[in-house]
Amino acid sequence: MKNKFIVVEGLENAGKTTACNIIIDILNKYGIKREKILLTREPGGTPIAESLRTIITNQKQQEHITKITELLVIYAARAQLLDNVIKPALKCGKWVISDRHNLSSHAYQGGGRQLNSDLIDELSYIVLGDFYPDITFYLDITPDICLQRLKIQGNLDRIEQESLDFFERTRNFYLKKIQQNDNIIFIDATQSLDRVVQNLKKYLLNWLKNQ
Ligand code: T5A
Repeated sequence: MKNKFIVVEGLENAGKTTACNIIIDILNKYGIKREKILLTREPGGTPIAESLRTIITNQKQQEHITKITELLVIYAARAQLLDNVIKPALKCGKWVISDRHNLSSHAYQGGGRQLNSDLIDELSYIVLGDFYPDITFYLDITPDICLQRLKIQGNLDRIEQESLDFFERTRNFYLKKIQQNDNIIFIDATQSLDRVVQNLKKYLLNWLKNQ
């Protein structure tokens, strides 16, 4: 089977990091060795992209970050990750699992920040061209649950401090995009972690069988 690019998406604390690790376990059991799998995250995943991530997440900025700056910094980080890590890894036969990717920008900057979607489409095209994930697992939680889990976590970063309305708009954008794309699998992540893991396994194994 040809190596693939798999993405996990969702609101804060939807369980994306946990899901990425479960996917690696399942791939291992499916016969894909750990050294053939690369786990990465966005924004981040290269030294420069990780520096750009701190600009996005740091809650103690010396000045206000404009919406456009936020968008451009996220795409700059994505360009670094794509050309220096993701594409080379795929080229040498590795499976790539990413904790967030381009759909996050549509949801957060397009939905949450209400930036013009043509602008985001254009930037997507400049940075990614026709490069898409083979499959995306979207873990759906309500903004209420998102904020409850953030409260438990404490020490919130810049975006995690956003309002319920912001997360409502972000989630609605995710839900809209899912309806337009068959390669995005919806997983109800309001359920117990065990149930989420069971569903993820079911969908991933089914998809792998058909590759
Ligand atoms: N961003 C990112 C943009 O605005 N635009 C973009 O284009 C991109 C790429 C960083 C920020 O950047 C923004 C969005 C973000 O604000 P991030 O590092 O992915 O993005 O940050 P988070 O979304 O905050 O990710 P986290 O790592 O905090 O959360 P995860 O990975 O979703 O969740 P996980 O697995 O670490 O679990 C978190 C907690 O929730 C519990 C877990 O046990 C854990 O304690 N949990 C559950 N509890 C009960 N039931 C369940 N089903 C649970 N699932 C998880």
